[in-house]
Amino acid sequence: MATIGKVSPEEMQQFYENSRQAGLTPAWMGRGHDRKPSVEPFVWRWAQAEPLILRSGEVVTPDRDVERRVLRLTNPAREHGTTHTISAALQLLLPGETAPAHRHTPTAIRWVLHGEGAYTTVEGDKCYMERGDLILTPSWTWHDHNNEGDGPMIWLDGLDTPLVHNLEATFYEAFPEDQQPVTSSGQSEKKYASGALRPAWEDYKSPYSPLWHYKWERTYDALWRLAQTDCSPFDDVAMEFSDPASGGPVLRTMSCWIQLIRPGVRTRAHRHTSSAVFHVFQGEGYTVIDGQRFDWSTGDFFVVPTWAWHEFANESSEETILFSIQDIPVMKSLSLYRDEAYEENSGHQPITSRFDG
Ligand code: GTQ
Ligand code: FE2
Repeated sequence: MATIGKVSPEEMQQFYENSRQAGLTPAWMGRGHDRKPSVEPFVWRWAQAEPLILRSGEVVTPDRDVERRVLRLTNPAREHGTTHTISAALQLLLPGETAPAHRHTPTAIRWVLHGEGAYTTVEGDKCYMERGDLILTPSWTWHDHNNEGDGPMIWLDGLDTPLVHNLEATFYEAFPEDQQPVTSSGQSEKKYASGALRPAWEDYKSPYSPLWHYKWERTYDALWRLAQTDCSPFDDVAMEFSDPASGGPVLRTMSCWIQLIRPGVRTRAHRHTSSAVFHVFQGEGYTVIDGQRFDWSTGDFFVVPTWAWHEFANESSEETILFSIQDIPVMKSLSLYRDEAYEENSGHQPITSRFDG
């Protein structure tokens, strides 16, 4: 403070006023104020969400007005977004319904929670949804959802809309018909899901993964195999869904993970400059985030903010499986990714409070 005010208070005031009028802000003002966090850790309970998402089926139809029957997981610290980069939402599609075809620059992923007999068409390729499937609709790809089954279909949407909106790069286009023409069924899966083996004649160049349908059966198999041999001290048996063409994340802005927390495991805490939205696919446990314990069980969703210490625990005797959407690729591609291990107390935070939302 001693260096501020080399002139009289009146002259200082005059300087501030002149600066303000010129649209210039002295950078030494307004420092040291506590900034409100823009993302809070939080848990959304399936027991609360399920009746509401089912009820949404009785109150709206996904026509061209409504477009998508979606309930967003809005972070309590925000107006929009589950984190500052990711927006997660629950979507319901009833038998016989179509969520009309469109495309947009925000990228989306679908993580299938419940039901069968519905499909998403991505760029003409029909992808039938089953529980545990991951389906990608990368930036500017045509997509529509259709339910040919006889029960409700529920999935989790993950979009990079908060990021794309902030970059002012949101564009949207409706397809002239409700459904785009179907040109193949499961083609992306058949051609590219074999991982280490790929079509020999193709030189695949695209900003996103040529594989956009990851079937649960293959995912679980990979997880089970890794569990036989290795794990991460921070995330236990964690696998990133990868783009078979690049070996990197499935999308430029979002990475998807599937994670097994084995019975009895408590991971070590760490923090990093990426945020994540989790779905408890199976099992129960808790996450300690900045000293606060967040308990969760099958179907719940939770969020881990940027640079928050976090560790996972599964005290049950059953497998716990977590799916997550992370903004790691954004941070890494901008060289802003950093992480840090919690060194004290064998890597475990003292638990100082418990979330009871
Ligand atoms: O299913 O196409 O949750 O366009 C938000 C925007 C889902 C979708 C959302 C979308 C979609
Ligand atoms: Fe969409």
